[in-house]
Amino acid sequence: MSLAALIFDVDGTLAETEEVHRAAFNEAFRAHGLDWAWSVADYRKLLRTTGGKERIAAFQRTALPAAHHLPPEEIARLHAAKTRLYAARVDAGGLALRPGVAALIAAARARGLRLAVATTTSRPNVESLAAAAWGRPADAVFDVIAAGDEVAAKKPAPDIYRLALDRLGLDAARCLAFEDSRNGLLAARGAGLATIVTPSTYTAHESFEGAEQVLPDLSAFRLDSLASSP
Ligand code: XBP
Ligand code: MG
Repeated sequence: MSLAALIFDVDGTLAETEEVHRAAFNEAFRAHGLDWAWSVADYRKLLRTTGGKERIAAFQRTALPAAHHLPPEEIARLHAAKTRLYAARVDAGGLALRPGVAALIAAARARGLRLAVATTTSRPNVESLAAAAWGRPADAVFDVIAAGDEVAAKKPAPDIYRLALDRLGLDAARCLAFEDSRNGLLAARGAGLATIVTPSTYTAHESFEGAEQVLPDLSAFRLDSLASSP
């Protein structure tokens, strides 16, 4: 069966976003009068929980006495502030695409492949990155975007990839996923997708068993390397 679409994760795959996320979380905590500060080592552990609101809730459960826990509506407000602070950092030039990403997306377009996003990150973060990297709205770069709270169960659950496939109207066998993390690989594989992994700074230590290929970055990826390429 011939390849019809590429489906991309965002955080860690299109760009090394996580240090910008971490800075935005810490800035939001300060702005809300919270004395929380996530170090790189803290964040590496916290990234096991995908999704910013879910990550804050996991942090509370593991690091704070119950009396100091924020209720879900406060977490949502805090996270909305974090999303605005993340956008400000990206707008100010805080991010670039990883090597090979722009060229692969252009090459896929030239071949008539469709392009999709399947991400845990909130939709506004996809827009910020698309504006910074391509100077265009995300839906001018990608045909389908499945993001954030559009599914109840975030990665490693396969739901966000199933949603992207559903919107593409394609079987998993005709698509290829691109991921940087074990949680993302599990999600893509759970939806039946062959997956190329380019580990990122925060995921380099993880196991990528089950990946089709593991590459340092996408400049090393060739669409022709796939048996099923068009
Ligand atoms: C990325 C994430 C996201 C970002 C923050 O996982 O877990 O939560 O860290 O985004 P993946 P939000 O790359 O596997 O999709 O704060 O908008 O949730
Ligand atoms: Mg990722």
